[in-house]
Amino acid sequence: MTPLLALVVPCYNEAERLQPGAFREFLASHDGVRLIFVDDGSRDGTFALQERIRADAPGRVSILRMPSNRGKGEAVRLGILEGIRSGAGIVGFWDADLATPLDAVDDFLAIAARRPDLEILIGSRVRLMGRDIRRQHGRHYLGRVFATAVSVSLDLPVYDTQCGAKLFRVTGEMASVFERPFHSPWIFDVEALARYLALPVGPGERPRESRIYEVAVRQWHHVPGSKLRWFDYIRSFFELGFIHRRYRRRPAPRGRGC
Ligand SMILES: Nc1nc2c(ncn2[C@@H]2O[C@H](COP(=O)(O)OP(=O)(O)O)[C@@H](O)[C@H]2O)c(=O)[nH]1
Ligand SMILES: [Mg+2]
Repeated sequence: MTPLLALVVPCYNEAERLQPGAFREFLASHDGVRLIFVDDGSRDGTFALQERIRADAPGRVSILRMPSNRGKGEAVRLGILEGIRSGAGIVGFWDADLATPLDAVDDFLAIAARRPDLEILIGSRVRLMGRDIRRQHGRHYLGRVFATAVSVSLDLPVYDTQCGAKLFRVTGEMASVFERPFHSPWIFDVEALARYLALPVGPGERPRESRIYEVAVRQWHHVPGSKLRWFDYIRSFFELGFIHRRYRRRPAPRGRGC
């Protein structure tokens, strides 16, 4: 059966955090979903856990196993390409620690169904009344500075580019966003957005930014055991500088006045 959604779960040494039960229940209650796990050169029991999930849901789970660690961006990219090959109408990725719980997938899919004009849906960790967003203070404030820098750099009113829950509607153009490896290993999410925004817009077509939607997730809990180190935040700012220069949307050239 052609899946409605192919969801990539990038994993690097996730034996402690991967919860087979949560994925099993999710698959049992979501017929149209296929999971693509990527084992990115893990040296613990990650692959065995992924195999267990696959054995419990035959034909619904695939595993891409990389011989060595190539980073989250490349793992997600290869998984997304596999999802596109499967014929899924929507592809995406979801962090293995389930900081964003899997039931949020339904919220994303409901919006995608209601708004066929939307092509990218990204989870956003906005601390609003009635939501349950638990981030570490230091990471939250650093994240806010970074998100503001991204927003200025991409000229996009985006609140949060680093939430590990994102869906993409499959089109030929969307496939081109994932065609080549990302230059930025840490903030490939930002690079994917920059590539998307840099795609040409045909006459009469809506601007790219109007086809991106942030979903304020109802719940996000920081899960201990993050692979991100403080130094990586600093690296992210350098990578953002690179993305800014590489994909900057230049204003259309004006005719030379006499
Ligand atoms: N494939 C791959 N996934 C990674 C790598 N580093 C982190 N991840 C995955 O990215 C997701 C988020 O990682 P995490 O360490 O929780 O990052 P944080 O939530 O931003 O602190 C999880 O699914 C990880 O397994 C990596 O080097 N390769
Ligand atoms: Mg995490």
